[in-house]
Amino acid sequence: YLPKQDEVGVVAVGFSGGQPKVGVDDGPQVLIDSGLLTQLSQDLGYKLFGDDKVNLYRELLPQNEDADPPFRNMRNPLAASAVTRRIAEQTYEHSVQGRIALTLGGDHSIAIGTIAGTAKATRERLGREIGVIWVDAHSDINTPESSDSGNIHGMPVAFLTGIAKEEREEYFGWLKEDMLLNHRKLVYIGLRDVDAGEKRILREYGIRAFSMFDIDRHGIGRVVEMALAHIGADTPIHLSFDVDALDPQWAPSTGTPVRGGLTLREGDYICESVHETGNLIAVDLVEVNPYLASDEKGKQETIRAGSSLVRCALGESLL
Ligand code: HAR
Ligand code: MN
Ligand code: MN
Ligand code: MN
Repeated sequence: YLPKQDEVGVVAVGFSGGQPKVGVDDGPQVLIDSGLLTQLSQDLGYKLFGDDKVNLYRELLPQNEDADPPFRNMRNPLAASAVTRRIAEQTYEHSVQGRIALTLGGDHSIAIGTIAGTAKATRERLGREIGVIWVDAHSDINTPESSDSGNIHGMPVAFLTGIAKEEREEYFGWLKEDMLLNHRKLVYIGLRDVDAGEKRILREYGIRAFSMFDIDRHGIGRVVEMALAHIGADTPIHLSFDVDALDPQWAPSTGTPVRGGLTLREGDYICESVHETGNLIAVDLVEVNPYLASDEKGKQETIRAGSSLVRCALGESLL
């Protein structure tokens, strides 16, 4: 199985409505300003397609907050649904043509769109189900009802696996069967802040998850090996990387930092290993919020770390 390994389709998502803190919508711009896309084309030799400007999706957003009241406890549901629906079309277009879809976020709610798009495209193009490696401090698998916060960036995996369902088109009802992810083809790495309701869901569905405890016990090398074995050799892989999986020492500039995380080397190693499989079809890099570090150094470290993860996933460190 071979995607077009030399083409990357870029989707730059300036969306923050899946959580309450402003600034994560500037994540993609600071990553691009740091030279990431230039490095991908000039240093790594990729042909780039898609966005060179950040999408703000203004035309899709409700006029104001009153026009987007909570629904089933979700905050900004109409905005998040409309934007992710559009993102799904964007990653679908890249993916169906065999390009690696690279999405720069934005908060993690946008993965509802990125994965819906690649899942559908991969079924059409290869007749295959995708596997997802979700690298995060959080499991983001709350249903609207299990969520304490109502923040949709804590819910994407529930919608993508069909664990959370909604008929109404304008509230994620556009997510059809062919866009969904098989929960057996999902694996987490880096978890350390999982809500009680989420733990129940993970247990009920038998979802494979490697927490920081597992990484301490087995080491990152063995954990990645087990994660890849779980989704299966020769499975098209969508890597969804939340920068808060990294320890705040390397990535402090993010909305919900949690201590005790991955080192930058461990994060890069995950990305390198996925690249090495040759089965990477998509990468998301999300939750870089340039305004939340306590100083300029923390901001720059976070951008450097995020950018390094993406380059490693695209093969930078391979000799
Ligand atoms: N579990 C909490 C909630 O549902 C916190 C989620 C924080 N999410 C992210 N994404 N940063 O991983 O609100
Ligand atoms: Mn996340
Ligand atoms: Mn997270
Ligand atoms: Mn390569």
